[in-house]
Amino acid sequence: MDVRAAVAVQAGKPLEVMTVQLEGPRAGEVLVEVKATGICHTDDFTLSGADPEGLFPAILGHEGAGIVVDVGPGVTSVKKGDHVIPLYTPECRECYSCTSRKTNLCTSIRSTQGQGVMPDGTSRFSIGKDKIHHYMGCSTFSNFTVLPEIALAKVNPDAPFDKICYIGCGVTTGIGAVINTAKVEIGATAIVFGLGGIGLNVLQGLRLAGADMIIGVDINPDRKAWGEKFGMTHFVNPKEVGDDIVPYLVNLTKRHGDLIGGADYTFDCTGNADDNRLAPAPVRCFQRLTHHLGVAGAGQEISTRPFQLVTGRNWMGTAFGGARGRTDVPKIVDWYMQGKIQIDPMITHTMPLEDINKGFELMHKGESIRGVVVY
Ligand code: NAD
Ligand code: 022
Ligand code: ZN
Repeated sequence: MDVRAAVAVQAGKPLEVMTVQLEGPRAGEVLVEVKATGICHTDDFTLSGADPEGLFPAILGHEGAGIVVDVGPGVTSVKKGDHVIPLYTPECRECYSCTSRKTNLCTSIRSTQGQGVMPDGTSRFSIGKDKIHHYMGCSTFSNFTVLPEIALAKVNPDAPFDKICYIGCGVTTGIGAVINTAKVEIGATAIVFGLGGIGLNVLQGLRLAGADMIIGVDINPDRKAWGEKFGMTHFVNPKEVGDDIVPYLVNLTKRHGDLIGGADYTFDCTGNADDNRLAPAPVRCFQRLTHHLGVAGAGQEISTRPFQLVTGRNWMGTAFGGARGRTDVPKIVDWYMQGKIQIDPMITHTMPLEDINKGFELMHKGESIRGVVVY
């Protein structure tokens, strides 16, 4: 069938909106009509050419929501008409990783997903005779896409596509880091570095978890007002505090006349590898620390002094907020419908597919929290 897609033709070039061909679903696969998709930093990272795994031409996009229009043989967990969110971290519930319960990173289709093809090794997208790669198993920058059944979360059909698409990446990553990975408890003190599309969701995750003191740190002063909307209790701008940011934060987190302060948890959502070394420092000894590793450029490294870890701190990474997609994503959609979490104010821009490159520009300039394409 003919579909409308924004194609990443070549690294470093804008996306080209065009008609391409999409084959129907094979065994275990599902055809989805994409109704909305968010634009995330990782799409831009891949488009720029900096992603060592990046393939061209490809149909990018991994933060979508839509409706099942057809299913291939053997598909049982979704049917025509179901509302779904594509999952770049699938959940097969059968592989060693899924059954171990120790990780959310399902490994059943990881290799083919990284090669830009379906689990049978072929692509469903093409232009004439030339194949186009899938991206992160999702390719939501197309009004129709094909996914493996295990990469679809079935969600509440009353939920609006243009908001819940954000649950496909940013919302789940931020809230999940707090709930699933750090397992923050009521009364905790936390520091969030970087109040962008991920950090703001960490803030609302902390509010949901019942944290007492929620400190936001950002070099952009405009982010103070943003943080306050999502539960932040204190704002710190490193540009105002200067080199003494760590002692400043340690002091700020003192409780009940303590001599030495420190947060119970910190979350690094800056996506800036150079500044990562700061993150463990203001954490209390013997406490946990979650580190959100952004998809930094190839070859980048992060480091800290051994002292930081010898004193009992943990430095952790989290992917997709530690969420098991088919199990956890429908719950987050319900939390949104119940008013437990907010999404609407973070969707700062919506646009038709034709204007998708404008969405990338808004992200570059830091003007948007989330730009969403509505089909
Ligand atoms: P964003 O650009 O919207 O926000 C980043 C924020 O950090 C900005 O507000 C910026 O002003 C601030 N910042 C930058 N350097 C800083 C510094 N030194 N000190 C304080 N603040 C600083 O980005 P985002 O959409 O929120 O994404 C953040 C990172 O998370 C990206 O690297 C992204 O790739 C990553 N990410 C990871 C996962 C995962 O599963 N681990 C999922 C989604 C996104
Ligand atoms: C999404 N991300 C960042 C912004 N939006 C993001 C990117 C990558 C991962 C998670 C979130 C990620 C962490 C760990 C892995 N990935 C798997 C690593 C491995 O198994 O080797 C990851 C995922 C998908 C893809 C690449 C890396 C892909 O489909 N190409 C989940
Ligand atoms: Zn993303």
